Amino acid sequence: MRVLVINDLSCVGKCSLSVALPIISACGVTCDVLPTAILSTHTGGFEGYTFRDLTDDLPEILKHWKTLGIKFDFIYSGYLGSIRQIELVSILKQEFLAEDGKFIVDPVMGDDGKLYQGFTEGYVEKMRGLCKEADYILPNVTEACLLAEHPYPVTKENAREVLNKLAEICPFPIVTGITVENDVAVYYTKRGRGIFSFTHENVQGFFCGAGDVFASAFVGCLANGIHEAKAIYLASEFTAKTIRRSAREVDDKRYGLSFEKEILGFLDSLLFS
Ligand code: PXL
Repeated sequence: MRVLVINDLSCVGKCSLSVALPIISACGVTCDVLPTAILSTHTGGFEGYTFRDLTDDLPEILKHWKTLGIKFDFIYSGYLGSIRQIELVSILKQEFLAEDGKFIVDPVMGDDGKLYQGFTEGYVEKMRGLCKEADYILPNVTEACLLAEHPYPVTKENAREVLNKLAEICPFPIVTGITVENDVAVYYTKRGRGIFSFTHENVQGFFCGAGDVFASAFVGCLANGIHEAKAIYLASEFTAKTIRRSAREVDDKRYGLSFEKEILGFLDSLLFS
């Protein structure tokens, strides 16, 4: 089983590849990587970070992979550094996804109702196009509103409307981080046939990389043949546990989630569920 993760490498501040690699590998499957950019830290709350865009390297990497004849059972894309990278991911999916393979897009673009630094309206439009090619999309509330062209935020009351709009873009949207009273929920639908959710107690404070922990665990479950609804449940349980642990252990939330010590429990639930 081969999973390809397309994401940036933020050297400090656990997110993207530094989260996906350990979690997906721990699930017992090959995790190949395509780094989209190298940053000294992620962009969420750090000042003066470096950013090396790797767009120009990608065509050469793909050319080499073509000579190897490799195919991926899962392709999971996250933070893409430029509009050109979105186009390259689309080509990559067409050429390298195995016949029965699945394409998972985390449309990383923003949080808290705002686009991340460096992202534009044109980028949102292009990302909507990539989501149309995906089997699953995993937007947070901000990204769901941007994709569905719906006013921020997603709530318990309007979740059905937003999810149905998203289902017109991709058959299986999974929206994370919806605040429901004192809880936080993940809502999903398959082709708009019913709206389902899992809820956890909300922990104060925003952790960069929480979406990456969720998405990586979800992909790790799918790669183990776990049914999608169960995969969402296990990934949200795992993410909630890492958030609760981090609230106790991590002083500066920019440095990311303390997910490492929760991996064993997650694997236990994955293997013996
Ligand atoms: O986890 C989302 C993310 C990924 N990659 C980079 C980021 C962020 C969020 O800020 O800055 C570089």
